[in-house]
Amino acid sequence: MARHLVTSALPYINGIKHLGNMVGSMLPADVYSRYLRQRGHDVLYICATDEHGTPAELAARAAGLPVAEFCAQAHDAQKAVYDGFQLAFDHFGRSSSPQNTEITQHFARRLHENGFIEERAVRQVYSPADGRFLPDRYVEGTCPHCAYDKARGDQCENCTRVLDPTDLLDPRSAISGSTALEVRETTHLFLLQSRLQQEVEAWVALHEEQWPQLSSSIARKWLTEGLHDRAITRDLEWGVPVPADTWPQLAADGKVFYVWFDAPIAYIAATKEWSDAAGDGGTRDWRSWWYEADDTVRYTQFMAKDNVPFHTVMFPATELGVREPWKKADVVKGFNWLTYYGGKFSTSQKRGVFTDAALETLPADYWRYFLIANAPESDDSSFTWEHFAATVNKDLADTLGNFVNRVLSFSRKRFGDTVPAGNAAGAAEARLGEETARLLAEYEEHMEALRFRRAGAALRALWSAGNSYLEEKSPWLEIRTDPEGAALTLRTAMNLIHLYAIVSEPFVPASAAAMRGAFALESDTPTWVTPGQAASLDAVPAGTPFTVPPVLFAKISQEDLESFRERFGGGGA
Ligand code: B3M
Ligand code: ZN
Repeated sequence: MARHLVTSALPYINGIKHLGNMVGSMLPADVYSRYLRQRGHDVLYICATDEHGTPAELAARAAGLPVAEFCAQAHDAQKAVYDGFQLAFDHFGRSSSPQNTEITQHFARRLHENGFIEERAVRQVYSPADGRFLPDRYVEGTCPHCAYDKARGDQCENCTRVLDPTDLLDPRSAISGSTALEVRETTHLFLLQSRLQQEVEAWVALHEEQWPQLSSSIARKWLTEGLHDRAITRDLEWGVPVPADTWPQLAADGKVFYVWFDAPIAYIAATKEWSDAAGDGGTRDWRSWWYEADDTVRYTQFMAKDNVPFHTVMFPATELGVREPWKKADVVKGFNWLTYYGGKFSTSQKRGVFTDAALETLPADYWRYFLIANAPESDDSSFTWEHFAATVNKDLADTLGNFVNRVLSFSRKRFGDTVPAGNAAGAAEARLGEETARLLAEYEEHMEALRFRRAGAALRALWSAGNSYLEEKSPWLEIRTDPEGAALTLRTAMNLIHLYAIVSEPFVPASAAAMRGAFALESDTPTWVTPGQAASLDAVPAGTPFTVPPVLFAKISQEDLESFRERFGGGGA
């Protein structure tokens, strides 16, 4: 048994996330955590909302709410959606927690003591009309590279180039629209990442072998370009304040840390929230996961590719510069993009399928399965309603759901409401057992290696093996001439259902629970089965009472498909 720390990139607070966000961070982290828990490991899956920064302030302003209130509501709204997706976090915290203030300030003090933070005077956009400096997205204007006229101060959404507010042509305040802007000098804290370049390089070299190619190539690209010193404070009201004991003047000026400085630290802080929530001062030891954690803790991070540089280079630089034994990632699992009909999902343009709307449309298991089985791992992958409907109908409704229902209903009709005994297992069952063991081993191998698409393919193959066996034996014909043979077939198939319930749980937890609940086993404790155990297909003995669950997956009809396309604007983009 090992201890597994799992985190997924912290969803930003400014709105409900789309399916692309879900598939590249929280969902695979949940699938992996569930799998590890089933295998008997000690797992801690931590996530939180990322709440600081200009987008939060601007979203609160648009909603007409004080930013703290906006974030509290938005946190609860996101949490409700994740509950709906059955994301089994151990804790879903908030980067605006007091715990994060405490640990972020501690990190900053230590970095300062170690000579990695320096005050520098910078020239920044100031708006007399607004009476404040305008960081990042508070300035809008024309992109100097592509002439897009709604470029934001931090980035041009049109050409994706990273910008500084002073780069913009014809700048205006995003708050008041004022164009009477000035450039004034002010002081900010800079993290001297350039001094940590070699250490980060050595750390990456030591770990990248365990990472997918996507993560290591991004890390290498950033390291080749060289680590630059970076401003880690901002002139905002909402954020972790610069500690007054160390920087009295900056604290008096109301400076707060930049959102990307405190957000990764919130992984640690949310773990402390988890500890503190126990309220008993000891049963949950957050430090044992993060501070001087021993070799038994394995830390896996999940995120989309745009977040990979922060996790493979910048946050490690921070952690290294602190010169304290904080746990660093062992594996950084990065994902490519999920596209919507080949184009971008876009929060700002409301293009694509958002997670709340997805749940209003169909149960979580449908989404979980489709998304993970088509996870954008080696390349981007595309969501289309046609592909989604075809996958649900074929894999979930026809292959898994139909098998479960057909076997249980038929057995009940012919043999009553307990598992029939029938003949002893023969050659067909031995072949099926071998095939099942082989596929289960394959499934485990891909899960351990975080290859979700291939794990999905192995799971699907396991379901198909049951269908092939059933076709081969055809108990509905067999029963006419050989009832004992038909009983054996059904008992074997019911054992497959029980196995499917266990191994499908990470992908489709609700359906797995329904499958498992069909059997009234005297003791049904095993959370996992080894390929060897699976081969014997005898966990559910003859005589076990069972019920027939309601249809597990409803097919998506042509009419449904058209209404989804209409409602969500598929295809014609
Ligand atoms: N909040 C994800 C994003 O909004 C970002 C992740 C933070 S992880 C520490 O792109
Ligand atoms: Zn541009």
